[in-house]
Amino acid sequence: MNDPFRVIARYGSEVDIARPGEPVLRAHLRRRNDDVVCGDLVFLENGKAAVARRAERVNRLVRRDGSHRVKTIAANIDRAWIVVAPRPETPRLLIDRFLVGILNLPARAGILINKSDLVTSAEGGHGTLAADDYRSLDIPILSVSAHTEDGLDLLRAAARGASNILVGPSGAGKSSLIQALLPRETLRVGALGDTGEGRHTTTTARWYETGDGAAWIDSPGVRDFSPEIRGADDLARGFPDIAEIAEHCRFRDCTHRAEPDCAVRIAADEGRIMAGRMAAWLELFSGMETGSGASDRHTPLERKGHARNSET
Ligand SMILES: Nc1nc2c(ncn2[C@@H]2O[C@H](COP(=O)(O)OP(=O)(O)O)[C@@H](O)[C@H]2O)c(=O)[nH]1
Ligand SMILES: [Mg+2]
Ligand SMILES: [Zn+2]
Repeated sequence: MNDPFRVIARYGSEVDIARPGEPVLRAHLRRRNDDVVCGDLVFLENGKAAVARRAERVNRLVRRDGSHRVKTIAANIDRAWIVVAPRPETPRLLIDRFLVGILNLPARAGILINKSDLVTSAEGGHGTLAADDYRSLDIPILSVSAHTEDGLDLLRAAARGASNILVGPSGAGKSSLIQALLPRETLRVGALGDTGEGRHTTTTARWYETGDGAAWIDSPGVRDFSPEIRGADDLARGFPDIAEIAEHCRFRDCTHRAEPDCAVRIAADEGRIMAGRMAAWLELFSGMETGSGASDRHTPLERKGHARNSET
């Protein structure tokens, strides 16, 4: 009976924990276990509602808070879905930044274009314009709606058997999507934290299970996200579309700016690399060179384990 408990959510020095099929318990966190977060597996002290220790993690997603302290958002993530919507519009570099972070976690990535109900046929592809930049990446890009449930079956199929975190700007519909994915009984329990003004603001990450082997982690929205980029390899992992072509550049350490026989610039000119992706790469590369932006101000992700680049 010494199976670990999953951490559902953390509230200061307490955690909600549960084992599969068992009710949620609240347990105390001692100071030495201060790094326990949503998604962790923990063991309890004998006969006490107190965490004895946490199990080894596969990975963890971190961000800097307002005072530049590193905060861990959640642990043990198989796939991170970047949730965007036509409204509010998502700054496109945010998607590129998230991708670098996720692919270096390492975890699988995906993009969810939510609020498909808001995109009229007159707008056509307008609502998904930025998403076209990512079509050459080997990641799922799904158009969904938490309101009409459009696309949710495809999402469930892609998520089965894995732990999935939803990340992205606030207002994109992360919490709404998870509520739409949950079985109705769970919905009635009212798992969302209510601010008391009828608005649901996600302040702490929370783990949900949908009964089909998938876990979903709702995360607080972020306005900005800058991955830690330790070197060209980290950047390459976040841009597999560009890295693949860069193998044909004359110089191994080509910066794709002015070198002769640069396969990447040729591909960009010919439209085989999307202009937005190229611009994002150049911006993150110069941030890496100067140490501004990316690796200096924020270190949102800690890498652990081995790279897993392929899609299944
Ligand atoms: N039209 C439309 N609105 C949505 C959809 N999903 C979420 N919203 C709305 O977008 C707002 C933000 O949703 P919320 O789930 O709190 O976003 P979060 O901050 O990413 O968790 C709310 O007013 C939702 O009702 C959708 O699929 N279609
Ligand atoms: Mg939310
Ligand atoms: Zn080049």
